[in-house]
Amino acid sequence: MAAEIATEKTFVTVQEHILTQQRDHPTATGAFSWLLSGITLAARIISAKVRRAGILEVLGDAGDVNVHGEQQQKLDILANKTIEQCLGYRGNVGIIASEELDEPKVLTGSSGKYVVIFDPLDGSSNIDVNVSVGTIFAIFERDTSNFNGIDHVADVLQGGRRQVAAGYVVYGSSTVLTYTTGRGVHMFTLDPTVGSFVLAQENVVMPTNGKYFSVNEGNWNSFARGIQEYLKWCKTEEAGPYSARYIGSLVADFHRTLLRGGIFLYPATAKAPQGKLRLMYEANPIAFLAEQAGGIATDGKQEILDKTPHSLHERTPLFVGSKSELARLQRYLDEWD
Ligand code: FDP
Repeated sequence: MAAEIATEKTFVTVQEHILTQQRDHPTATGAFSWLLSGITLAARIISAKVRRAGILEVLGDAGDVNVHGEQQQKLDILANKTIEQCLGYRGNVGIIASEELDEPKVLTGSSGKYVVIFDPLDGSSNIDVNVSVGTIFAIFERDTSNFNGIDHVADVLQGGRRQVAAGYVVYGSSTVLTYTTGRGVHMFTLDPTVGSFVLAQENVVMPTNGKYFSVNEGNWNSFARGIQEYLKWCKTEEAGPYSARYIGSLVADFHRTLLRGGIFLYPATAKAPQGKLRLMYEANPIAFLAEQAGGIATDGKQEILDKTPHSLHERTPLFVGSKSELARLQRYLDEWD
């Protein structure tokens, strides 16, 4: 009997996984693992709050608008505070920046060598109707070379390829945390009975193609012609046709795309001529994860990870998914440019 137990699958928690990954890193000091564990702690707290949202009466608008003029939901604010507090204790996070903060915030002085940029509760307009929401984060080493002595915007504006880690948490039918430190993509499921994220899938690979397209077709009339033609093709017999899936919550839509392949599109629209999604805390981390899983993310002209950021809250069109799908989309975009 004892022998049977010993051969059963062993449980690896996210903390153990991060530590093991960092141990193989020649310059690792443990500081980075400590930071990531701050994020996983925040994720557990936010997950608990999301699960009890109705009971805790934290659903709905907080009555204020964020820097983008969007209604802040009560849970947005709670999630933002939770991450800020969990990272504040770590001592090695110099600066945080978030969708909910107008400007980057200094947490610790020169000892804080990391910058964490996050969207605390992505897809939050879905909270009241019980649709999956998520947290997205990107981690950079702090770069003070551009510090202008006034604010820290310039010193956090680093291109996506400089991310040292990125990930997301989706608060769905279960809570799943996915991260990369540039050595593959790893996925963990929160076991609520023990309160730990347990390894579900190591080295996740995005299927090289997939029969899903994901886009808000309500914006059809203002899509560029190339996008319209590509989407028309997706519905042809030649294509399959593809199935449409659109949750309207980026984390959840990307999670499906990562596991099932296909394509997610948020193009420029009349309402959002630069695209709707934010480069620094939505597109960049998603692009890093996609690339590490064998997929790709572009803005229709260049890879997201190659974009030079100009402002903390800047927006970008985002096309992400299987490489073959993105290549096909690009052919349509080039043809109808
Ligand atoms: P939300 O406005 O609910 O926060 O970035 C914001 C986002 O959600 C994404 O999560 C989602 O993919 C997108 O906006 C949905 O936008 P549309 O409602 O315009 O489709």
